[in-house]
Amino acid sequence: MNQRIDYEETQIIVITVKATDSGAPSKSTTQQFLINVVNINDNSPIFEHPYYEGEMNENDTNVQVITTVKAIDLDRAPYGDVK
Ligand SMILES: [Ca+2]
Ligand SMILES: [Ca+2]
Repeated sequence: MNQRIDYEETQIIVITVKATDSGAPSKSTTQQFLINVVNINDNSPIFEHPYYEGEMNENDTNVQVITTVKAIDLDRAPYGDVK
């Protein structure tokens, strides 16, 4: 398997492994394995818009909301939680 595994697309992989002995005739058996894919922080947050704008008065010392921004992260929690 040479393809990238992405937790956000697949959380469990099932593979079948076959073991064969060297006898003549040979005997073999197969076994299924469940692989739990572990999430890593492989995505960065992305802002919803490429540009934001806000205004504030010069010398203003009051805490106020200038603008609201939003970013998303394609990772599942906790790596996708954005603050
Ligand atoms: Ca992330
Ligand atoms: Ca991830």
